[in-house]
Parts: sequence; C-alpha cells; structure tokens
Amino acid sequence: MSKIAEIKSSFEAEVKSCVKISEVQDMKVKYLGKSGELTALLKEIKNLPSEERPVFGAKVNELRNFIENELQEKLFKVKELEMQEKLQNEKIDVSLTSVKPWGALHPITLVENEICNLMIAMGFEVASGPEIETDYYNFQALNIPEDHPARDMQDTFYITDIILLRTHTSPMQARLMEKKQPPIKMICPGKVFRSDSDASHSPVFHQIEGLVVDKNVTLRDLKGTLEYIASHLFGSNTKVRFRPSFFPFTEPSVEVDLTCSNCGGKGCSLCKGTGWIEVLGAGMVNPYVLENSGIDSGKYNGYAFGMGVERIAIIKYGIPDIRLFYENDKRFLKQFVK
Ligand code: 2U9
Repeated sequence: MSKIAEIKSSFEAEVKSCVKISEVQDMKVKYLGKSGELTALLKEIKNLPSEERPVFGAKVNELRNFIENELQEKLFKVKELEMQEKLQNEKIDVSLTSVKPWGALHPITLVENEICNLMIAMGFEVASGPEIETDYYNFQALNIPEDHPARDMQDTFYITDIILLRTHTSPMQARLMEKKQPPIKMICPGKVFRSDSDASHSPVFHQIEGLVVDKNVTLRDLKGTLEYIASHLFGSNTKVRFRPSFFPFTEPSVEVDLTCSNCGGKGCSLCKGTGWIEVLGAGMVNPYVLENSGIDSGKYNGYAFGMGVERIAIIKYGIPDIRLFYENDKRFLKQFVK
C-alpha cells in the first residue's frame, strides 16, 4: 500500500512539470505501459496473502484510473499551450505592405484586340472554335487531301491518326460555312500549333483569319479591306502589294507585302533594302472549299486572308525574337503598357 502511495505522489509531482505533448506521452509509457510502474506493481499481487489481494487490486486500478484521467487532462492543456506558442512564433503581420502587384494586357492580346476591333468596325463577326481538331476540318475540307505536299508546309502535332492540334484557324471557318449560307463575313482569332521552333517560329502562336463569302466578291474587295487594316496598324501612308503565291484553300493566292513601317519604303535593314515587308497571305476562296461545305460555287465566291499576330506585333514594335512573347519577363511586358 505504501508503494501505491509512493507512485501516486511521484506521478503528481512529475505531471505538474510537464509542458510538452511528448513529455505527457513519455509519462504514459512510464506509468501505464507494459513495463511501466503499475504493471510491475500488479505483478507483486501473487506475493500477497489471498485475502489482501482484492483490496490491493482495487487500489492499483483506482490509481490507474486516476493516472489515466490526469494524463488525458494534461495532454489537452499542453496541446493548447503548444498551439498558442506556435501561433505566437509564426505570427504574420498582415498590415505589412506587400510587393506592389502589377498586371497589364499582353502585347499579343493588345495587337489581337486592335485588329479584331478594326474588323468589327467593318462588320465582321468574331468566331472561335476548338484547338483540338479533326484531320477533316483542318485539312480535307480546306482542299488539302492526304499525301498532299501542302501538309508538309504545316508540320502538325497529331494526337491520333485523325485528331490533331489545329495548324490554322481555318477549320473554324469551314465548320461555320457548313452551318450558315452566305453572306458570311467573319474573323477567327485564336491559338494554332505547328511543330516548328526558332527565333521567328513558335510551336504555339496566334492567328487571325478573315473570310468573306457573298455574290460578286473581288480581289479588289480583299485589297481594300487589307489597306484599311494596314493604314490603322502601321500609319495612313502604308501601301499594300500583292505577289502571286499558292495555297490549296485559295485560288488565286497572294502573299501580301506592306511598305516598310521602319523606313517608309525607302529601304532599310528591317526590309533588307526592298522597302517592303511580307505580312500575311490571302486569296479568293477555292471553289472546292466552298463546295466541300455545301455552298454553291456557281452562285457565291469569296476571299480569305490569314495573318500571324506575333508577326504583326514583331513588325509593329521591332521585336527581335518571337520567344520574348512567352518568357513573361516583366521588363519586356512593361514596355507595352500605355
Ligand atoms: C477558309 C478558306 C480559306 C485563310 C488563308 C493564308 C492565306 C495564309 C498564313 C499567314 C501567316 C498563316 O499565320 S500564318 O503562318 N496564312 O497565308 N490563310 S489564305 O484562307 C482560308 C481560310 C478559311 C474556309
């Protein structure tokens, strides 16, 4: 019995000085564990006369319950204490001023918006469509059959044999022509994907394509539209020049040059002394493309053009490397904030 009292008083002294969760856990092992003090005490029971055993056993159990309750209570208190200490040490001063937040529209977005707004002012609708396309809409509907060499002009990221990342925004226009009869007057801005990467090519870039389908559309209508965009983007003296070219989706096809915005057409290093800069491609919509989408090419015709937004921004701002657009360097991006 005196041993029980001894254990109790040493437990009470020890539990008072506990301040950490780990110390409480250690005490639990020391007093209640398999090799703990109470277990050792219970083992002594066999040495007692049988009439004393029940009283002794009851007293040891009483002490066990007492210790269990005390440790439980202590654990609760030290947990609270540790939490308070943690909150104190890891305190965040929310009143401190942070790094000044900064944000602005990306130069590609600025140029894209500028071109779209010019087109909207001329009555064009804006449409957007899927970036993951089928081989049919990306190639076949646009008169680029399988094994056609034009497929090599647009190195393609294939997902399966027939699903791919669109290489131009034209599939969206092909989709719309299937749904809507002329007159059609639309532009399609969006991301396109080609397996190509160097200072002037990025595997992801942005295009804006325009499409007009109506009765009696002429190459002169196309030129007038492009002159309007060019004069607003690069200045009212900018001239537009067509050179013959080839695209499967347009016939005839043209490469479109503008007078160099850097030297005004006199010739400089930017235009390699020619006074002209190639900016986009265009042409009269190939009648096969109209027919593929269910439009009567005997009744309707149209023009289409396509431009790379990065290319326009590169020329407009004199940017030396296309990769600068995607590096998110604040020093580069800040230059375009008005
Ligand atoms: C339909 C029919 C015809 C869109 C066109 C081009 C010419 C062209 C390039 C310019 C630079 C793509 O970003 S780039 O690499 N585009 O040269 N695009 S005509 O013709 C279409 C579009 C849709 C239904």
